[in-house]
Amino acid sequence: MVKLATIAGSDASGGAGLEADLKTFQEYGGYGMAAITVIATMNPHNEWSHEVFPISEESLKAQLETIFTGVGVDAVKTGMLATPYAIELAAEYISKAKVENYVLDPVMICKGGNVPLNPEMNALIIKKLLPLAKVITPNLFEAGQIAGMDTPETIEEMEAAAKKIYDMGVAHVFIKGGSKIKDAKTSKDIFYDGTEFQYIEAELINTDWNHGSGCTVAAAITAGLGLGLEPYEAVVRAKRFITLSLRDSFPLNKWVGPGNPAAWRKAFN
Ligand code: PXL
Repeated sequence: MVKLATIAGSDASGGAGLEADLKTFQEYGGYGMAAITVIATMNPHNEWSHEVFPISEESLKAQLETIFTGVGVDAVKTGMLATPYAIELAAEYISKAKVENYVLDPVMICKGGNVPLNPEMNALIIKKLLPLAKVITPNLFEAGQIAGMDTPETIEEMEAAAKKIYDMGVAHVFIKGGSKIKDAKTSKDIFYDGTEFQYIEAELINTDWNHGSGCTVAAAITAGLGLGLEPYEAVVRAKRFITLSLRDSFPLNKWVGPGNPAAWRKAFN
């Protein structure tokens, strides 16, 4: 069984973060492990406002030691890191273990939560983690922030951001969120390997219940790489996976709803 690890935050509501990652790893037939960086909670008494509780450096290091030294990994994903020591430790363990299949999901904000993570953290992520990644998976906002541009609003701006991010030293750039560009009629994401742009297109699914979809896509790419797929193939499969998941999305309450990572099973029944 392929061993897949996520270094990410816990989403107490279960739709995003490491909970989404582990569900996705399971659906891909992998063995999932998690090192928790922070716990994110959402307050039902205050309009679902988010709060983030960091896990101590000592605990995070012990978790990474368990996973990387104690078990070993075929592919790794990072999600919400949120403290400088989480970024440093993730970089240390990923490079020490010479992890080839590392997917960097540069989580900067919780959708619907407006918990902006410290911008200084973005610089540290770019310096320490970006060069180690096989695939980076920013959404439009994150792509703009990393590339030092406004948030892309057109395919051409997505391409420009992808080029800039590639030039920062990452092997493959996958900019997701093509469903949110101006006048989008489909959901068109961009994959760039330094030579040509590839467009990964799917039906546009109009739903507010898309909590955790970014985490799920990145986890699906991680699992695909762990199973031996090439980066482009892993991205194409992840797009199919999230499309099925979002088709089957549902509300948890009046504020939030996730996709269903198990939806692909129904598609084959
Ligand atoms: O979807 C971004 C995200 C990532 N990680 C954690 C989260 C969220 C959003 O809620 O809670 C832990």
